[in-house]
Amino acid sequence: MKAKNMCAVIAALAAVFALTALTGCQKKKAEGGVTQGMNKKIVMGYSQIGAESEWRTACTNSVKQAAADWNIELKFSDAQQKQENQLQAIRSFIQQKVDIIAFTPVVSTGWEAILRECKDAKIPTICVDRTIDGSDGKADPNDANDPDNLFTAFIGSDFKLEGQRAATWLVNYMNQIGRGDKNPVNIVELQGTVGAAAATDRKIGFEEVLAGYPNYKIIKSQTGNFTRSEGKQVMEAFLKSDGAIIDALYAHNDDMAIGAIQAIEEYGRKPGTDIIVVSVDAVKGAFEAMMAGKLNATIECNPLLGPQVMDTAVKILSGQPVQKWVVSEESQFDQTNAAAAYPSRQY
Ligand code: GYE
Repeated sequence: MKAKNMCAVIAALAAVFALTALTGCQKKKAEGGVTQGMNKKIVMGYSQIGAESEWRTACTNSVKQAAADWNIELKFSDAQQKQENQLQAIRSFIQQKVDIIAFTPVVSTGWEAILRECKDAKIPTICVDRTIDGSDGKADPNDANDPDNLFTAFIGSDFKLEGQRAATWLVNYMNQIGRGDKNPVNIVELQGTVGAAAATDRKIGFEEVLAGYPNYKIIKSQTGNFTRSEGKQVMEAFLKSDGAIIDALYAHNDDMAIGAIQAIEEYGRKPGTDIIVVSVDAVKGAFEAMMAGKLNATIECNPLLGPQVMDTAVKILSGQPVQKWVVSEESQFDQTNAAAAYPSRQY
């Protein structure tokens, strides 16, 4: 090759190299980038409970999608329903010096020590969906032991209100179908995970309203762990002992109600007619059951918390004030409006 040609080849190669280096660099920048609303990319450790229900899956998807939208690096850990796994994950987030930690406490007790460790490491914490024992969404600045001072913010639903709504819906409906004066109105209850805020408060809220109607009796109440399979199993046991006299079922989530509906059908009674069924969540499966006439009503609990979690994280890390409790706005549905709402449901 002549010297001139050689030079041309070298120049061309150099240009290719330069271009590759440049695009490589640009690519790196796009992958790295900064978090929306921040001057750096933030890293969030997230401890999720597991994947026990349709609701939980929707919640996890929402968190992952929102982290991508905000360009937040998400270290996601699935605790398989075990608090010890959550404690381990949070401790490892502290060691990795993440910028912020978000978690859904599977049960409401046993968080004080780890939350103090986060505080000592100066890592803010967000409770997502469920909160911890003793929290009322208002932090007393003069009380270091106020549970609301242990974390930075809570984003989630008012579970007590959901329980109250379920009971109010039931009482109204029983009146509407002329069965409200029956004495007693026998109710069975499928509780969520024992010790979970969502279960404790949904029970309390429901009972508070029923206290005003002494002919309504909860004759059986047991946990079905928020899952379809356990909801079905426990309902089978309820039916075995009291099948003929059950008027209504209150399930703390739709998955358990759907499992129980199957048990009622197998037992030979009609869910939605013989046994009135009300639950909480408003997932798609509940709409399908309402449209089939088998579930009577569901109280909405919004799992699409991802955007609020990311928005709150950015506010905290950029020094803006945040509310201690960001309460989700929710609705309720029954067989009169289920079909109309179904097409626009996102989970
Ligand atoms: O209702 C249930 C779930 O904590 C609000 O957890 C959440 C509950 C939800 O698995 O389906």
